[in-house]
Amino acid sequence: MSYETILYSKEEDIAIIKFNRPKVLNAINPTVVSEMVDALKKVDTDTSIKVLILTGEGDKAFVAGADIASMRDYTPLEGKFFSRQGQEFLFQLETLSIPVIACVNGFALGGGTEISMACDFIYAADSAMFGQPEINLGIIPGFGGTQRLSRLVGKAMAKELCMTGVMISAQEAKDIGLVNKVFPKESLWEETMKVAKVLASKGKVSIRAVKESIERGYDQDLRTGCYMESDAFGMCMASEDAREGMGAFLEKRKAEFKGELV
Ligand code: CO8
Repeated sequence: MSYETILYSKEEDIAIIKFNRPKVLNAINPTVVSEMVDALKKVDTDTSIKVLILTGEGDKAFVAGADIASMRDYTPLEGKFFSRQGQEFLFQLETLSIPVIACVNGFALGGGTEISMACDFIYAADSAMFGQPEINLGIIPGFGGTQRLSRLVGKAMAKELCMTGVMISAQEAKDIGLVNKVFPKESLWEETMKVAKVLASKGKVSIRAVKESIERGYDQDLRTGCYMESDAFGMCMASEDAREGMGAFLEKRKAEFKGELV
């Protein structure tokens, strides 16, 4: 797959998408969003792919936000359209059937923090910086940042970050529950790949069931979420991988999951 603003590659059953506008610290414009939407559709229909990693090209940035130069002259309607386009892209990312890891190799600001929050979890380089600095531009987060950030770190912390626009380090982001793990910059990629391979070795049906139960149940009341979990639990019982996993345990051997949707 060849694109102008992103790089798509595959390492065995792991897909990798790099934001590729390093001269502007991988800032997002409408072309990036359209190309991501197209690439994600392809990832979702390629049954050989088990995990997706998002990262940034160059050694400075994951994504330094929306492209300010292309946004400056937007009319209110163009602003609304770009915001909706970005939000739909992030819903598509968030509901992808396979696990998605944000491998944050540098600045993840504005739209960059918003993209990383729509991934299943975030691993960051110790030099990475996060933040919602839109307030410094006289605007607000528009790719779901006010909503996902408050759900992830609580309302008060989300308000503080969005109202002050301060940048926080990867370690601070981990301390508030935004980032899962922080690694030295040199080992970030290797550590991310290690976990991607672990995820790829699991059963596809049960990985999907975990993702859907948590994603769909999160905004529900506890009882409704638990009913959804039971449906997903029951569905796992129908899979080849459940027979293999439980059989392997009882036969005291390592499970060999086929990762098929059967
Ligand atoms: N947009 C456009 N260009 C950018 C962006 C950006 N977001 N970030 C960096 N660049 C460009 C710079 O202009 C510069 O270009 P040039 O070399 O031509 O001067 C180049 O990238 C390198 O950047 P710097 O020289 O600034 O590098 P520094 O290391 O000095 O600083 C920073 C790095 C701190 C990351 C700094 O570049 C910065 O503050 N960037 C802007 C960060 C920001 O404000 N992001 C939020 C953008 S708004 C947003 O994301 C809203 C999302 C929702 C939109 C909803 C739609 C309406």
